[in-house]
Amino acid sequence: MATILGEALSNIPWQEKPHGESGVVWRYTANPIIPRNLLPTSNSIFNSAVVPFEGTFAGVFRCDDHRREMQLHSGRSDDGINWTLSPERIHFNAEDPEVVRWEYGYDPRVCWIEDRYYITWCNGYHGPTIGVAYTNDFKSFYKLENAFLPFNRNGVLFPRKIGGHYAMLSRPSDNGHTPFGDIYYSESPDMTFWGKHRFVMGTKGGWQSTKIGAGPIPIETTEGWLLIYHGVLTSCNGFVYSTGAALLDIDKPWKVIYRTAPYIMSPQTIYECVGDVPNVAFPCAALADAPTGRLAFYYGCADTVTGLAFAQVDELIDFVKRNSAV
Ligand code: BMA
Repeated sequence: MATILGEALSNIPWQEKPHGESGVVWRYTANPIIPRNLLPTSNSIFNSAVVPFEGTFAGVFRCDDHRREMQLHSGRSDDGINWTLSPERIHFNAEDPEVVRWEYGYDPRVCWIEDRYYITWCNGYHGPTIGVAYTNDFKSFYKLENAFLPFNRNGVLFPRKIGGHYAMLSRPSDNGHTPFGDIYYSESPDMTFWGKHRFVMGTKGGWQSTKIGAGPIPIETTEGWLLIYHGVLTSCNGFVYSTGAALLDIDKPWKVIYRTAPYIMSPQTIYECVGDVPNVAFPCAALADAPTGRLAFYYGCADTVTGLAFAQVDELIDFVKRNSAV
């Protein structure tokens, strides 16, 4: 049976799979957990990242404000469901003013590696690229160099070094509502210089035919790295963002072992189908409890609110293997 190689998280937010649910992923019944106006200044709060923190939970949240500017705010929660966000956006510290020059930030991911929490996000620097920063307390944030030149999005770190190097997935792209995009792997000796780029996977049919991008931090399992990712279909009425899963080789994560042909979740509820950008289910974070195999995903809904969904790791990995088309 596939298991998570990681820590226990006994207070992981959790609801049992409802009777009659046929999917491998099920939604929290009181979704959305974060309304669009949790902050008085926010137009929408979505595509956000949470992690376990000192027995509770902390995170970095995408809050688009009433000017419709994309900002990052820190947040805290005792239970992973009820959140308090800082009213002030994160102001990053760095010695070089060029490094903290702020245009916009969106779609953050948070990853604990060794001794600190790293944040990656889509950072405006003459076009979208991957911002990298770290924090220890979710109060002070220190920005490092952008990982890549523009244009890039969906920078997602691995939670440990691989082959002695930091490792990141990303999605090189262009400046607009990118009509293309594949996932690549890059490594770094120091979190500053990134190279040895490898192709991981590209678009496929149906729900993932336009572009794809890594979602939450990959989860280490006995079967490989479990990668939850989003895929986009272009319908006659615009983009549709769904969620799929893949298993990547533990030592060479650019090698895809299995990958779902069907989605594991697609926008189907009213809060996923109706909002500022309809038909978006966009996962950016996962909590995992190794002893029970429980997974809790945080995902942006219709670019407006934040939802929570659950899966059981052995069932999900079994689904990925049985429904794979690499
Ligand atoms: C992508 C990003 C995401 C967003 C999605 C759907 O390009 O901007 O933040 O959720 O489009 O609008």
